[in-house]
Amino acid sequence: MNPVRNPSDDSQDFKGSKNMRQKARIFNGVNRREFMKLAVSGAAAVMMPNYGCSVGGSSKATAERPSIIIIMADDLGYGDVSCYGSKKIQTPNIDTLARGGMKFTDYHSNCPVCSPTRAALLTGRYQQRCGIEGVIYAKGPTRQTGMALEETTFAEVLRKHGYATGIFGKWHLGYNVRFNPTEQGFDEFIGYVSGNVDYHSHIDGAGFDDWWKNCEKVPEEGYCTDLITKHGIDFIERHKDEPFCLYLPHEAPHYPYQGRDDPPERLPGGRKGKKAKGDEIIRAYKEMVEVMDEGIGQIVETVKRLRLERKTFIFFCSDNGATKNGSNGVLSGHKGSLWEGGHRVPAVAYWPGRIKPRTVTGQTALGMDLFATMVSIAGAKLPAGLKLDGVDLLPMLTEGAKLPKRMLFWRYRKERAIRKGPWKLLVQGKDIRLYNLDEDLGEKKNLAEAEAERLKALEDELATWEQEVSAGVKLRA
Ligand SMILES: [Ca+2]
Repeated sequence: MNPVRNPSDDSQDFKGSKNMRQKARIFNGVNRREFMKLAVSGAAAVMMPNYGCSVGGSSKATAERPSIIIIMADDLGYGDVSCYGSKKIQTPNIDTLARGGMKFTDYHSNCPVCSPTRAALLTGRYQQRCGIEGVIYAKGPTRQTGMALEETTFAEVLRKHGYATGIFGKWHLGYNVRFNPTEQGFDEFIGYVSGNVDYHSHIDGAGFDDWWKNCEKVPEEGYCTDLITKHGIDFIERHKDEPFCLYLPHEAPHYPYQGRDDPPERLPGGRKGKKAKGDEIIRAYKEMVEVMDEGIGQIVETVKRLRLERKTFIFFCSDNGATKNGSNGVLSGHKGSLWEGGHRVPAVAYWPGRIKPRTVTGQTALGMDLFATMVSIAGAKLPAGLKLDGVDLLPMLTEGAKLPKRMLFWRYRKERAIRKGPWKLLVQGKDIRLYNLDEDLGEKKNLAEAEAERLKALEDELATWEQEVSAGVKLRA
């Protein structure tokens, strides 16, 4: 379940014990400019872990160490953004990023629900490898679980490479403070650890206050989406003179459906407020996406104002498809299913001077690819022996290079899916279906009988993957 490591890899020590984690913090507490001076003199080498292979990254990128901003919506569907065809919701700022950069038409979350997608994004590997295959719920036994601290996150790799790392928004990889983002490579965390909070009272689905500053609950007044934006801007301003990695996982448009001026739905002491119904949900949903879009505009504006635009990679995506309250455009299915609507989501990459404007790519990418991509952009190196499942998207983003041919897999509850080129095998319990997505994006024409041989080959590949990815893994959620 843990990253495959070389026995001589001393990076294990970074998370081997609380004591060693503290040492890692001390290392990370060194002022980054001082650290770079040391690095130039060679003195920093003794402080650096012994890294192995590099994911890539040009020497140019290494010298510059561009900053990175990952913005992720929650439950935003393929048809919920105006540049993806929404007529109901206006997202001028996401549209501007798409016009100025690359829009993906075949980008997928690793899972059709929250926690597993985040586990894959954070680790660059199939979430099955760390045992986070389902939602970590506010109620019930999974509340005590979380992503193992032994997992290596992109934040840890970038932090060790001299990046300031911040997460503002939703964590959802463990409620207990021992699984806090600051234990997983983030210097700073403000937000919530649950799957969702009331946008105003910040109370989670089990009735607990859920607004944190690092490892402590620190209440803060404000509309959740606006707070995430505000802290994101503040982080950029404070770290403008050094490389930073900002992870902004928004709540919008996940329920509860609340706009800026709507009343809280969850009140202290378990009391219930007014809950949106029917048309109120539709109205609130639109506002929730539009307020997030407004915030994205402010983040980009901050980057421009500080003249960081050409040295900042910005990526926007969703963590899974929309529920029935949103739109997945022409796709079948919703959040929670492995129909395309459950995991094919909007995604946009923006980097003036590096990514050609108005580019649309139909290449298939997954959330877990972002880890390798960020490491490549930063010119960082992976700990020896850590094998990522995701691939580096940078050559595709900046040069239009073809991604390596690969098969991609999904598994959630009783569903499994595999993609090979345009072909998708979808297994839902005893139902087995085969689609050619190039000709049939809506998954209407089942070709299982007509393409029996292909079906069998994909089934075999799926079985092999399932065996490999889960070998020896303890299921955590
Ligand atoms: Ca979600």
